[in-house]
Amino acid sequence: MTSSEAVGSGPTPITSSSDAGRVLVRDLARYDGREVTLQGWILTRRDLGGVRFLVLRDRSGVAQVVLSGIEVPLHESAVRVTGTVVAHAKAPGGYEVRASALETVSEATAPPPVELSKEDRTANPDTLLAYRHVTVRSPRTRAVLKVQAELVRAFRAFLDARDFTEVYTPKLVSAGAEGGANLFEVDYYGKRAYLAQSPQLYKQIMVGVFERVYETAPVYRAEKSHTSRHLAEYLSLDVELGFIESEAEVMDLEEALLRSMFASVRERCGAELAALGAAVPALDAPVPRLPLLEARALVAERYGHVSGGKDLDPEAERLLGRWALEEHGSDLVFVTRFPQAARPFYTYPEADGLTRGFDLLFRGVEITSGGQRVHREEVLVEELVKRGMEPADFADYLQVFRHGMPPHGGFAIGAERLTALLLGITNVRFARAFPRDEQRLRP
Ligand code: AMO
Repeated sequence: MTSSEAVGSGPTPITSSSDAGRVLVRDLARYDGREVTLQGWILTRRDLGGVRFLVLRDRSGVAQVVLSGIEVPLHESAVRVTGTVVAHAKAPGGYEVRASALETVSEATAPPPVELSKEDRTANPDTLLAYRHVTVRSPRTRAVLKVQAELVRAFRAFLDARDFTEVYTPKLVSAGAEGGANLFEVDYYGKRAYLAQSPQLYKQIMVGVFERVYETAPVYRAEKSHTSRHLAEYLSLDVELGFIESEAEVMDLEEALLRSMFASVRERCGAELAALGAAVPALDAPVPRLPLLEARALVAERYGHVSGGKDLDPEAERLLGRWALEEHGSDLVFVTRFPQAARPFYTYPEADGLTRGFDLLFRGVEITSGGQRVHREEVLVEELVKRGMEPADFADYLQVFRHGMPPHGGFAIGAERLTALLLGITNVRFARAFPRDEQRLRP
């Protein structure tokens, strides 16, 4: 990103007291012609006939520093540079610093395993992940994680403004809410426990407290398939709200939420988007909503693809995404009315064998499941039994439905999928700082 603007383009935050006397890279223009002290890391160094050019990275961006006759330590050394700010059209941000002194704050004793400024062009993905503790500092990865942080911040801000309360539910649990074989088992004081696959049952219980809740927390799936969209640990952005009439309200809420999250990223992450060459969808048009059976028929008729399984397979999702864009100018499409066999036990069943469960596809990949939930105990027991699950394993959860649970519903967004699809990253691993999968437990 050597030619881009300062990395952080959001509102200028209050400078902390520890910054006293130090100027941030993004503020250089304000100090034109004056002497400043910068602190940061050496991203790149170049030598041109005795004159050294550094690109210095701090929390706000990158700046070019010119030094002559001054020794420069290895890449990623933490340094303090003092010098004069000079306008320079070709430098990032339009200014450079002509240094009079460089002090090494913490010297790098080894060079980074890959050249961080060229991560996207040169490095092998496995190497990048193997050395993630250092490669996570690259301008590219930093931009991805910054956008993700903004998405999550905007998620909270939107929901806070609508009277939602943030909740914190256990990640060590006695039973899996989502079914399937992807539960991680944990030895819990000699007893068997599991890592939570989702906060599903607890967020529903918390509707009885606050009516409207959300959670942003990691969840765990022992995924066996090695795909570009599955992690063993991912950040689940969960929402649940009470006193709804149907799942349509839940979809309305998610549509407005995503519009707001995308608008925040567009407004506050301009430099990151430019550096990544990413475009945020406009979302002017309403998001199309299509029942699953119609979606399958449409994909078969229009594109000749017959989706396998009770769900939509990834190719059918991709084609449906294409249809949404071609016919509705939308990067998003809701798939609704999933059959009971394709949904977890807590999904509100309809008499026709379908449900009030939905998925949301973004650019042809599922980023959300959601729906209206069952709020009657006897129906929940029936649905558990139908799926060969043991109601006794869910005894505490089931009891809550004896205590006045209103009709409710919600959804969960996979934060890494959302980030990756928004930024054009093809593997969800690169949308998490330290991804976990079958092959990776470190760094
Ligand atoms: P679901 O199991 O569909 O639904 O998960 C919701 C969303 O989480 C993301 N996701 C994943 N991301 C990365 N790696 C994985 N292994 C992975 N698995 C899922 C996807 C998916 O759409 N309790 C329900 C949600 C609800 O109804 O509120 C649930 O967990 O983006």
